[in-house]
Amino acid sequence: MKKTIFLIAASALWTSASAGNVQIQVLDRDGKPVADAVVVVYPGSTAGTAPSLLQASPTIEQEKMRFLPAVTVVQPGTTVRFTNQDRWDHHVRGAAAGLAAASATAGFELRLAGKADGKPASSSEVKLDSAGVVLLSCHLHGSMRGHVFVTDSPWTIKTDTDGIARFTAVPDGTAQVRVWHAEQLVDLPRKSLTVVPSPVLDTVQLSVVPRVRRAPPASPGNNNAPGGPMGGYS
Ligand SMILES: [Cu+2]
Repeated sequence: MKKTIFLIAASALWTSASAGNVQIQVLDRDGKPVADAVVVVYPGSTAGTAPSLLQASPTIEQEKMRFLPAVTVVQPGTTVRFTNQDRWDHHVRGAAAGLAAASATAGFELRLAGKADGKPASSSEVKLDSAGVVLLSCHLHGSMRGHVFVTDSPWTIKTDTDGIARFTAVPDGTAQVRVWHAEQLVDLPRKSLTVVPSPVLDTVQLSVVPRVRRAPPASPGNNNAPGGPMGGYS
């Protein structure tokens, strides 16, 4: 009889063992929440189902001289589509960012024609095979910057406008947390976290204050004016 009770108790414990909710808030050096930071959790146990937090086939638009979204998170092997919504050409380049830049990781270049009236936007696809950070730029427009974070953990999401990354059902155990931000050039040390069935809240502070991302142009259509400042190159 005793043995039966023990088995039931153990089974209940095991069932609830994967229910840990983890919230990581990313703050800047001044203590303000940082959106668009990437939070990676490496659970202590790989038991259970991997979450579906990442888009299977995301699109990065080139719109009004920006990459939208500015930061895209994918798993290795994901095909990313680049679509040019501007009336002028973009010449998108992708290169390994950071320390990996010195390695032999191949980059990519995509020349995307400007969108003509009544025509579909031109687009191109790139498959990103290995984990790492890809810096996106445009050969024609030096101000354009974007990033693709190719993660090595399915437990990866961007922080929201409150600077919070919210994970549900993280397996119990000692997890490692990595935080990445485009302007945090010195990698932050990983943080250890004990995941338990009850909610776990923690904060990670950057050593920088990211500049506020450039807002879209105030007057819609201004950048689309024929013969505008972007129309002059060939
Ligand atoms: Cu461009």
